[in-house]
Amino acid sequence: MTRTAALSNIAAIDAAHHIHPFSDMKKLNEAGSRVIARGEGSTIIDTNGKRYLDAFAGLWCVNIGYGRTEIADAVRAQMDELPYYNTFFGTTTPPTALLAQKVTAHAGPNINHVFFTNSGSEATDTWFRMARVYWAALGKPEKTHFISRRNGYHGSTVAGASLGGMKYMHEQGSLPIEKIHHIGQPYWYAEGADLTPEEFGVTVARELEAKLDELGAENVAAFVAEPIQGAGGVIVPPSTYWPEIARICKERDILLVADEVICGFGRTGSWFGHQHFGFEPDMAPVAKGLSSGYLPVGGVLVSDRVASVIMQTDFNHGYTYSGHPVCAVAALENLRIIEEEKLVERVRDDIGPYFAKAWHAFTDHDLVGETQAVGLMAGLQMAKDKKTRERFEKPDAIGTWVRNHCVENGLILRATGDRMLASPPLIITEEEVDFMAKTLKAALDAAWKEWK
Ligand code: PXG
Repeated sequence: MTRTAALSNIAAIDAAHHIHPFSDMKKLNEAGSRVIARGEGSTIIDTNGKRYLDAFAGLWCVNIGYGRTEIADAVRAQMDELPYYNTFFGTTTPPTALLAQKVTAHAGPNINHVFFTNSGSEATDTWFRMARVYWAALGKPEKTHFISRRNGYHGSTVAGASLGGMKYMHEQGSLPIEKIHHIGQPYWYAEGADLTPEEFGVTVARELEAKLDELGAENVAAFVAEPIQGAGGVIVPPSTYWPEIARICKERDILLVADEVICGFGRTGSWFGHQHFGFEPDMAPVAKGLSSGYLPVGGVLVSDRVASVIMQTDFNHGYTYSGHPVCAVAALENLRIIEEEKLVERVRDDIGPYFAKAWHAFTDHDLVGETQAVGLMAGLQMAKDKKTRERFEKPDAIGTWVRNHCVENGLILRATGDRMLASPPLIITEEEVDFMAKTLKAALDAAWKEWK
């Protein structure tokens, strides 16, 4: 459609009719939306023809990059054959079943089932309900409480926003809902005080133990966290964190849920973030990189422990489009590309280390307090005084300033407060990494002049 419609007034039409997610609409409409018209590889192009290196892969999702006609071809063929059928009343479709097989094949020996959704938020609501059904089926219906982390992100539905630890989301609409409790995040730079990162990792993990003591583990269904906190700022936990969390969940018999919506499908240089950290979740919501964003599809990966119980019950839950055949075909084709082009290995052994070298070079910059990178997922902490870890009074303002400088110069990065985040397509080239580093350096240099 956009090929034939006049593109010049899209921003005006958008301003008149479209409410954007997480946006100050008044400000946005004054400035006017940037209208993205095309994408190829790691580049997006707006309606003025300006090109941007998308070092954020859309919204942490376009893992295989833009413009892969293989997906369009596969989707077209499936549309012709069977555009939709449901999976509710004793039916399935070939792509749905094949995707269930394919996605679980990468998730380790103890994960062999998946429940399909259309998004990460729906995946959150799905595992949330599944956890309570699981414990009720085992004769422990009182296990209904959940523990998650401050500054975590698990989606925008009521359960998702409640489990998430974003204060500005809780402030709207009386959230969190009952029986959801938040503990600290493994954000050493901001909260680790005088502890070493390793000491802090254990200390903050033990907040889970303390919360279980307070609530009674017999009342708690599950703990959920992102292997690496994404929207919260790419907070990579100290090496001691996940082993301690896994120990506590096991000893106290609560389910461990790894939110893989961002970390999944090669982003960390492993298929899943939990594999990078070496622990085994009981359930794992996925979305984003499952289809590289080409069509909306998500799901919950379910371990044998949970599946063996759930499959003895009627789980009264599902979405019209759970297992949608066209979305499943897009995901299957996406996974085929990731496998055949060895993109996970590429992130682990090749472009990931190249990217990490460029990213960590910023530790020497006056404005930079800390850099973290795992695979192609990275956070850069800005600081007023790198020696004392003193932060700027208005963290959002400096983050936005640096981000805008980058965007003006053709680079899309995300800012969370005073952290700059990168999450490029897994096909990003060395030349593009070099461009990213050069453009970010110019922005940091300019910001240091302006803000020091
Ligand atoms: N879990 C995690 C870890 C996520 O990052 C969701 C669940 C929800 O997925 P859906 O598909 O319902 O959006 C997400 C989504 C940001 C940003 O600003 C991040 C997400 C979504 C929107 C914005 O970084 N992540």
